[in-house]
Amino acid sequence: EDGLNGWLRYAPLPENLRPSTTKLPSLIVALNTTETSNTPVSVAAKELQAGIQGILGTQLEIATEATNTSIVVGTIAAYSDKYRELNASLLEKDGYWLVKKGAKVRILGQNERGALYGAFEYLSRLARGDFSDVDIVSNPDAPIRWTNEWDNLDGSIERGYAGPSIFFRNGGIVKDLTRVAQYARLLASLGLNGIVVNNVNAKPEMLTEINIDGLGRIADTIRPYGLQLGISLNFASPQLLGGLSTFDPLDSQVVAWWTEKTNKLYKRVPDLAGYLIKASSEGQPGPLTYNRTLADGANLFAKAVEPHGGIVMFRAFVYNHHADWNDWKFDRANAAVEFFKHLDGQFHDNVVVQIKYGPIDFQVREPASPLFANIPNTNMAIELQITQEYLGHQDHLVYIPPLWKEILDFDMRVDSKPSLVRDIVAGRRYKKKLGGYAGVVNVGTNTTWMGSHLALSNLYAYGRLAWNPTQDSKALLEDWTKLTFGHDRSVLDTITKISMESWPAYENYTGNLGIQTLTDILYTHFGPNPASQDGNGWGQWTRADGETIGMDRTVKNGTGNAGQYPPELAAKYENIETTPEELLLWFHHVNYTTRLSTGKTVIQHFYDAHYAGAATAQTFVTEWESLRGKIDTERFEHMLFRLKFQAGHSLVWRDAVNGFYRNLSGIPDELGRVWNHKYRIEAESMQLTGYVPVKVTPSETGSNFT
Ligand code: BDP
Repeated sequence: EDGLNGWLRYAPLPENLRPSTTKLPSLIVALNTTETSNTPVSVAAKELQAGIQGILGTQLEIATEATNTSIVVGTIAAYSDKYRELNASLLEKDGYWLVKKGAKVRILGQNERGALYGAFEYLSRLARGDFSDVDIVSNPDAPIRWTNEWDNLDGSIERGYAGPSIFFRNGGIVKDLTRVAQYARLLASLGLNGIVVNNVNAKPEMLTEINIDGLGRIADTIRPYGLQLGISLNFASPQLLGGLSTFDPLDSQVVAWWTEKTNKLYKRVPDLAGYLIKASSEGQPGPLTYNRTLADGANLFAKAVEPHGGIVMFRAFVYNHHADWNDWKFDRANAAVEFFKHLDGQFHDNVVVQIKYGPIDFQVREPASPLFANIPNTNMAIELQITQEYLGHQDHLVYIPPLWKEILDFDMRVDSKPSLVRDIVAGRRYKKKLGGYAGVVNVGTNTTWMGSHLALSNLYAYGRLAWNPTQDSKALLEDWTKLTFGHDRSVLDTITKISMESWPAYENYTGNLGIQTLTDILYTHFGPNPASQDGNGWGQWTRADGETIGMDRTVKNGTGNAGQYPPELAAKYENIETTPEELLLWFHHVNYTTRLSTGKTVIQHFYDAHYAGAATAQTFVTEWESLRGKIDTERFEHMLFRLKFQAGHSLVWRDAVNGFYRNLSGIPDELGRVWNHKYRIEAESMQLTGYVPVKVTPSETGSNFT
């Protein structure tokens, strides 16, 4: 078990979960296909055949004549049945109607893609031992359900932790796209429908003739899985690649250059989903260089793709990383609203503003981005991060969906009316046609896809939530666990337990009370470095000194960020008494001795929470060890190694962060704990050849503070 098939292993179902054979279908009928087709419906038929063979050990033929014991898969338009009209009227784009009565199964999509999604749903039920009759219509909550890969043309991956790219190598597109097809299969099984294949920090060379053809090969590979290709663009390409003297979005030569490039792309990839743009952000070129607005920048591309039915995802992640840290009124968390609010209504209909879930950057705890409440006349999508950039790089187990759910279920109270983030991004709240989900995934060539077997539950749940965000994150985890590790009750219970405990534990040992992940911010985004957060434009700013800590984001005394939320929320966050404690230091600057609702001081809470979080991480190892012999050796050992690493690293985190604040505040731990673990081998006592000792910053990060 190397993880390559993810949750689509189709492992044989244990005897006690099998139904009596008489109730099983005996044939598969694929509508709208021929023997040579390579379309979502033909993929669905082959998948059904392979799945049933794997799960039940029965070989079903693919036939043309439907019977009462056959599975029929295809579009609803190609099927005749007395209930067809009723169900066809309930289906929305990409949706499916799945009906199973005994051995008769009908899987009918609104389009071919829907039929494929329905087939995967049926197979998932079988693999989980669910043979009950059903009659359901399932439609996606939002039209955009994409992944964003941050892969570079040279084969490296920004914030990727699972080996080199499956898409690119040495400046071009890889020859053998087998892994791309396997990835597309995994994504299709969740109902995802688009992949932006290259890094948001894009290289202009992506658009050379030869690479356009390579992108075409990727699009050809993922199309049978119902997935469309998207491309990140470098805003300065007309200059850097085209040799023009400018990349001003209003310059007619620039417009002509993009139009021609776009037409070329669509010639090779007629169903190209569209473009993703990171502009005027973190040193990337953009319209602000020419004093044009971000809307001017977005609309340039919108016009180019519009005749082809394409869309433009324009990222809201724009902020000034040269900001003056001494300016107490400046706040990076204000940036998105400051840059975008006044542009509301100026974006073309095929532009979608893609908003990270929180106002800063994928931290372990952030409030929902206030931008969701500020641009009602603009299409919006939420950007989530499956790759664990700030959450332990897949070397730590962190099951993230409970965090995403808090944001998706959060009520922004726009105009004092229910305004859940998930209703905003689905387009429902403001009656917009476009909207949805972008998930930063960054899979690599490692057979585990993400570098850790357990990390795949995040990808699985992301896709399922993009289809239906009302689902419960624990239930999704249980589905994934059964599909990935089988039906043993203790395996299910243990994986569920440690995964559900993992986000709170990680928050506890890396940065709590809304202070965010206190990680190294300037380089790796891995491991503790609370000092690096302050004093530079990239940091998230804790404003910690000898007596006080936290960002004052109130309107009255602080950066005014609380005032970017609709009035009900603004009032709540403005007042320290009504601010949820998990966001206390996000919105307020307080003394270390300020008391929390528990009666503890802020600093004592820090000490205790770091101990509690690290203590929980220790239990992951013993919990996992209890599964020895119940999971195949390969995956068991792989995870044991990682969970042991996490257990150790959580102690490093605990001691570094606690030590840092104890030294800064001069306030000792009431419980008198000393943070030198008795089993730790100090670097100073080791003898290693080929290594050179270096000083670490801050010193608390090192063992023995050196
Ligand atoms: C930051 C990442 C950086 C990305 C950037 C982005 O560190 O690698 O390029 O976000 O999302 O979190 O554009």
